[in-house]
Amino acid sequence: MPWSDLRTFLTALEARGDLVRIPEQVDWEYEAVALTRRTSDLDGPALLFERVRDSDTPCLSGLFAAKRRVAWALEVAESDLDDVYREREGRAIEPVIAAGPAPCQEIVLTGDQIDLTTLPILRHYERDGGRYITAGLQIANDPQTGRRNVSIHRMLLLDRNHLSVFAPLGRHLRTIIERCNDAGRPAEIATVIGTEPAIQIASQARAAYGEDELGVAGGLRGSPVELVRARTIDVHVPATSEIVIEGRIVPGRSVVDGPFGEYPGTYSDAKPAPVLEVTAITMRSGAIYQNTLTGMPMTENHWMMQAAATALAYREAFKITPEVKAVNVTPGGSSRHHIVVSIHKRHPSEARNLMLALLAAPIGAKLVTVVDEDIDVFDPLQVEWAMNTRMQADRDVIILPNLYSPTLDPSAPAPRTSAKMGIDATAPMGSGVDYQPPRIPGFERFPLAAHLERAGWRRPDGRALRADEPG
Ligand SMILES: Cc1cc2nc3c(=O)[nH]c(=O)nc-3n(C[C@H](O)[C@H](O)[C@H](O)COP(=O)(O)O)c2cc1C
Ligand SMILES: [Mn+2]
Repeated sequence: MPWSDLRTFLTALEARGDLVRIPEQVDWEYEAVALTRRTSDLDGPALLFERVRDSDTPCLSGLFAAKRRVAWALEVAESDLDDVYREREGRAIEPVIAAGPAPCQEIVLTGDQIDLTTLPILRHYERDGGRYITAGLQIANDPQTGRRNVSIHRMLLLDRNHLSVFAPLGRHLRTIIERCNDAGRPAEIATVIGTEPAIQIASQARAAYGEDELGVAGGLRGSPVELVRARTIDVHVPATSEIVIEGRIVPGRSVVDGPFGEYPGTYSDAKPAPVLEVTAITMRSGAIYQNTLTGMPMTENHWMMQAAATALAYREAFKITPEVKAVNVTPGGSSRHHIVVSIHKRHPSEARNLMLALLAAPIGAKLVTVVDEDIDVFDPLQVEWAMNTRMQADRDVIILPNLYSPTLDPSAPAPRTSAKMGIDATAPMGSGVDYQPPRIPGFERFPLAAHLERAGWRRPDGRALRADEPG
């Protein structure tokens, strides 16, 4: 059974000890974010701040701060997440219109009742340009085709009823806003906060323009998402969302957005961004606001992106060679900038095609490393060892200057542009050279642990080694 809404998921998390309520008042400035940073670094629980200064609305933060909760959102084992995600992502299930009144419209605020400042919108980092909504899913329709798009874009709180929208070049929401501008009408955008968890993960699907991420969400949860029409704009939203912010882009107006502490672990610059005028806020009664942390990896921002980025990398790699063994969109590369792929190589040059395909894919990789199947792509030591022993820079490195790259890499020469590098660290075929590590025959039959346990040996940190442990 899929989760019916965010609340049922939170109840299940609490029962598993993976949600902790914080009843003491916390500050929306830094404190709630500091605590979220700490739980992210601990692989700890999601946090529900029940009392945030200046607000009557509780604030959930760190929902996806541990990878296991992304897996639970899709009701799969953590070790199966990438495979199951990839398989389900390709089986879209179209959303349906909900029967009866929608929970997300139990409270409807319009006109003077609209006041964004009553929400517990957090301030994250020292140099941030202000308070940002970071867990809002923006839903908008292409003005020509009517096709829906869902994606997450941070929004700067400007005043009671205005927000900025950070949708840089290449993002589908940006295309919608620009096409609406061209057609001389303001883009209508619904921002939904606190949806059923599979919808949040589906918002990160690397779907082509025109493919509905809510269809992807249906596929991920195995059942259609139920929608209701927003009250003041012609956009449909998930019926069980906690909070819906309905609005229109103000034609011709822009504000300075940023800086903001971003997913590469650096600040993004202050830049002009379009402004959204809020036309209604609708809510469930007892609504829960949600914040997502980003910044230095790993955070929930990274975990939320990872399954989708890995799936796209796998699919693109598979087109070049069906012998893809494993894909790691690495944490050190902020779950976007560095992809390590292992293959069973059947053609001397196919790693080069693979690098080009992955560097061009809309993930944002600036570095792709290809290794042989005996290398564990999740072990940085093994990957470096492959470079160390199987790669020659003049022969095996491709450098491509000046490509489009949907990233916030601060070293980029121009926004959303990057030089790209591919490293073929697979062993050359048929060279007659032996690239294998030396093996000890019978190694598996000769464990040391039992000897050490009997001798009472302890690790440097004081822990004993038991005979049934590896070693
Ligand atoms: C927590 C979180 C915050 C994000 N914030 C932004 C943002 O402010 N601007 C942006 O362009 N992408 C942001 N993203 C990434 C996009 O939502 C994501 O790449 C999405 O797939 C883009 O959708 P699209 O392909 O329909 O354009 C964020 C992702 C997450 C998980
Ligand atoms: Mn899209």
